[in-house]
Amino acid sequence: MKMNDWKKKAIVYEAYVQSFNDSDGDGIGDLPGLIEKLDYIKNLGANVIWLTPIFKSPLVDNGYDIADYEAINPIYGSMNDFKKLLQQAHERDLKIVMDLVVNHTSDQHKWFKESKKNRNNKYSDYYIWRDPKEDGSAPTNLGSAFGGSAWTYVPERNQYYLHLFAKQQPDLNWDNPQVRNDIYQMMKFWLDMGVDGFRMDSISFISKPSKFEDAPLEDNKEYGAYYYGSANGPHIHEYLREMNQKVLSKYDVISIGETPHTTAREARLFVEPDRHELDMVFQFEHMHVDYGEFGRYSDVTFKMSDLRNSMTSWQNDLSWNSNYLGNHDQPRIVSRFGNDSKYRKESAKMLAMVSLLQKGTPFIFQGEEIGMTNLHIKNIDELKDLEAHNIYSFLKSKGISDKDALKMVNRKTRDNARTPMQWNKEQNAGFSSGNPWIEVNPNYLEINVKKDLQDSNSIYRFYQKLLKLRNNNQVLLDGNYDLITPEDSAIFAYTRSSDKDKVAVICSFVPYKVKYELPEDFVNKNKVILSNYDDREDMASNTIYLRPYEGVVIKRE
Ligand code: ISL
Repeated sequence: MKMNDWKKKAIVYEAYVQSFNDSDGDGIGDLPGLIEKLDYIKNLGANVIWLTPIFKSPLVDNGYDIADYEAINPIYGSMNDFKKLLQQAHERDLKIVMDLVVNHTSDQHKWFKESKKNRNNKYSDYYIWRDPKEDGSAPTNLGSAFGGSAWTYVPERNQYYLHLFAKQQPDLNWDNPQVRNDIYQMMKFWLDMGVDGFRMDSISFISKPSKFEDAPLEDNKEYGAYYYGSANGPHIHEYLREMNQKVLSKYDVISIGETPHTTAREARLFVEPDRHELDMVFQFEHMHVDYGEFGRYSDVTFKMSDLRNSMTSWQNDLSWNSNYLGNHDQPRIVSRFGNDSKYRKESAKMLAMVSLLQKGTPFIFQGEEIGMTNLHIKNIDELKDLEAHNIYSFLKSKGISDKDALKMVNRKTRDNARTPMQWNKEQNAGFSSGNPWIEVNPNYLEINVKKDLQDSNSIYRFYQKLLKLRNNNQVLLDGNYDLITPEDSAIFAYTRSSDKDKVAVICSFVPYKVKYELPEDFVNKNKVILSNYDDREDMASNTIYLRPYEGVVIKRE
């Protein structure tokens, strides 16, 4: 399974559908709204759209709790709207990738409704059921990703079921061949319709240990780490190879596994081509550079060198990566890794350069291309995300003040990424004529698509140039990645090189001017091919000065 040309040139735009564009004024983004914006995505330079879940769901976890895999949630539109989306996207050479959420279902899925009734029906063994301990308590101390125990008791069966996420998201039992078969059939249902691939949610968790054990307590938590024993379980690769053989290999599609808690060594087993499993994975190591005593929600600022080391080690370890800094679970990248006040434009452009020109597939999360920023809420009641609410109560229980707990939640709440796309400075940022399901970031008057489209120097225009450059330069597609000047405290610089060409990407992460010594083989032999300051000239001397958050891409002449 060698990566073919279209996959190498894939540039993925993640559309968080409910926050993208609302066509009918109910305050929720929808499929017809997305169709209206296909040209916008195409013009940016993306050629694949990944849709977050649009299936029937009670929306406890914004659609990652699916009640029917083969039905579209009416709040997003109809099956006809989806078919229209596929057709209109394909007419524009845009591919559509769906979210495949098969580590768990919603507790409203018919499989679970049956499964919880008793121990001897067709679906009894579709989920992970375990007996209570002798005293009636949960089988182990395992905690869920969103807080609380990962086990919930069901009296009808006198058993607990496992849910690594919310209790309304019971984990499927992949050891049951019937479950796997039903999932494969469902995948074929979408692929036969013309869907071009899947982003596989939490896929590193699908194979569970046969025996659950108590897990170590981390991050001041009361429950054991949810991923202990559950990530990369004993049959994970057997199941993915089976899925590849029975489904994926029969279609020309792209597969991206989301693999939390997976080391590079383990990740290789998912993606190296001779393994016949997946095309690429989303790894998380570089998302942990600002974790601390309360895990993700700690009040810690990242160190550039940690980000650089982590990204570099993955570049070195895998032959192909998925390159992302943000998504619908993460803060806005310009607020987290850049500077969302004085140098918003410069740093947003620089972050695109530093991450999307590495070897692998570029992923752009909606709004990154206009430099959207975090939302700074003043009261916890303003938040939608269940994870943030649970964490807020937890932090307070640890004696942290309201003010500090709010600050910690503000840094990382998933709502930061989920505020509506800012299209223009009209009502609700042009997202909806109704009342948006989640607050619009008040900075939409300043930060919006319309404004960026009118400005030849905007972040959007820069993304266009960058993506074109990436897909038109073979060295940026295939060239080797090598970190250069690894000791520099302000600058993240690397080269991409092939037999013929060599390109250096040099990016400053600081809000002041810094000096940089060009690598010798570029001195007097370079041409600037991309820069986030429009007056950057080719460099005649070996010493250059980079301005705040300046990034420059040079080609060896
Ligand atoms: O976001 C996280 C904390 O950094 C991760 O642990 C996250 O929970 C993990 O990446 C899985 O995320 C995916 O599955 C979840 C869903 O809530 C997320 O939106 C989804 O991206 C459960 O389906």
